[in-house]
Amino acid sequence: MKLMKPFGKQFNLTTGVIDGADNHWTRYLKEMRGMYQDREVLNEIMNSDNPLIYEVYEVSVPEEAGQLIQCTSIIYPGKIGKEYYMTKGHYHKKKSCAEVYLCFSGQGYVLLQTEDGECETVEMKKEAFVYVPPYWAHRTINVGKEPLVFTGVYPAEAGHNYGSIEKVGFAKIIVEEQGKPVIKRNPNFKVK
Ligand code: S6P
Ligand code: ZN
Repeated sequence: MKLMKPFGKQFNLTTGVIDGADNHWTRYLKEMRGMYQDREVLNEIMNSDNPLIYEVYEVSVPEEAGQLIQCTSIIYPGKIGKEYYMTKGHYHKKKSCAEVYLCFSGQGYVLLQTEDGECETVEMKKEAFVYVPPYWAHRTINVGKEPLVFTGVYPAEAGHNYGSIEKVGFAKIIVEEQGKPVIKRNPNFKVK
């Protein structure tokens, strides 16, 4: 059997950039416009701008059982109306795959949801370690004034399923009220 060679990478704890990352992708508002609640503000912003919401750097390894993918995510500070910038959110295609996040800087939450609509939030801040158990969809939200930077490690065979959670949406949203993040019921959540 031909074994893979060990390797190391450098990454920047403040910017989240991984030197020599194999994959890098960016997510602009246009690609997730259906996910924010305030349609009026959204359309207003989209008329003149298409802001960068977040980006991801990833070290790729063969997508097979036993391998682990490491990546960093950088969510920029900002809001669409009262709702903070966030990731699209996904289940792992292979739902039994868990994931761990370690936060380097910024302030935020991971919003997690099961297929039964059970919804949980876990705080993200410098040095927070968050466990995303198997079968939970997960979205990360930046509620601070600085970029929210974290690394994630997950099984390379996990894959991403964006469609299922996009169809029903998350049961909770995080909005700014009187200068503070508040976790609220999503008025557009479609209960099964
Ligand atoms: C991958 C992991 C993260 C997200 C990233 C962007 O399993 O959970 O790297 O991919 O935070 O979020 P999303 O929902 O657009 O993939
Ligand atoms: Zn994930």
